[in-house]
Amino acid sequence: MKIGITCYPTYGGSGTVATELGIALGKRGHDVSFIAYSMPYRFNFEPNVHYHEVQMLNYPLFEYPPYSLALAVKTAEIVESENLDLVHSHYAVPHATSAFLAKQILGGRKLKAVTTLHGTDITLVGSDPSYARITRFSIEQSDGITSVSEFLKKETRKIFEVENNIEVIPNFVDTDRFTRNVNCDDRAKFASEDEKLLIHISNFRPVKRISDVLKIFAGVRKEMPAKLLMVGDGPLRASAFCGASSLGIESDVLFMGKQAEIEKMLCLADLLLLPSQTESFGLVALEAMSCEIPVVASDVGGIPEVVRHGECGYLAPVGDVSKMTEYALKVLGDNELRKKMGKNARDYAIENFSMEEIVARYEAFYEKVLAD
Ligand code: GMT
Repeated sequence: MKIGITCYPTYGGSGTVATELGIALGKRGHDVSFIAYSMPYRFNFEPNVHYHEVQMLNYPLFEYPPYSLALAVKTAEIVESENLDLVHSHYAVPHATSAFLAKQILGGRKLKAVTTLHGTDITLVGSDPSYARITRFSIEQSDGITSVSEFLKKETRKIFEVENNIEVIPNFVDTDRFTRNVNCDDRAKFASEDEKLLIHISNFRPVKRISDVLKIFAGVRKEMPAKLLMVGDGPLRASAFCGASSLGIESDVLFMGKQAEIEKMLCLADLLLLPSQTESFGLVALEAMSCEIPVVASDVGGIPEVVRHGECGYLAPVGDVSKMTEYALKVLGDNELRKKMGKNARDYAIENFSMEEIVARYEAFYEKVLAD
């Protein structure tokens, strides 16, 4: 197949999934064209995978340059030049709308539009009154819709009342790359032998409840020697820095900024913290699980579909810092339990979210959409 993929190219789960999917499809012999405003951060060389940059004219009149329009034009152009069969939009806002516009521009040409719903495109951004009607319209106009969890499928039905079929195709992980392969020299750069190493990875937005991450770690730190790696960047990074100082844990919290190869950091850690307000899936939890890292997370959204409570880690209600601290101490204080949960987590990831199986499900979904 000849497939176009539009996504956010920056750090974030939807861009990660889109990029890994495109590269995997390329390896399976498909021609893949990424269309985005910059090169996706996990993009790497594959002979039949291409990247096309959306060019935008800026003009003093534009306080907000109309990216959706430039993306629609670029998509139409690439559909023609690469003879694409379908365009797969990751994150509905505004990619599904641009795909719809591209189809209109191309008139009678046969082109199928597939949209994958990732989370905040439904729960936070897409449902905001400023975008709700266009999001609903663009989802309805898609020839195929997938969502990354059962939770998100239900939310989409509830919020937008769309009648179209929504197929749940969960996110996936490359279990060969995300594997426990601890380099003791690297670990020693962050924590001494007697210290536990906790990790949090996110885009540092309010939905991630960064202050809960710090409070949980402060609770752990009271009971045992430990370090916390804070990986990623975003609007709350500066306040997280201050938060660590006011909790008196600043010397034990290491702010790492954005990291390209998070598997190398993940596999050094003993526990991942993900106390989010909501998560449609929680890709980073799956990546940690693949590296045999147990997870302490919020019992919310699609997280329970990924992290099995009591088997791969523990879940607690959103904001219940003391319960999450108790769970973190339980895992970190018992090496046997931590290792057992780590093994369960990897087994669960392999059984349910392996790259080969999920990419094959996308392929089958494309075939079905193209045949309709
Ligand atoms: O969290 C965000 O706002 C970013 C968004 C993204 O585009 O990366 O994350 C969403 O999509 C990921 C990939 O499918 C999911 O793993 C995240 O759970 C989801 N985030 C939320 O639902 C908050």
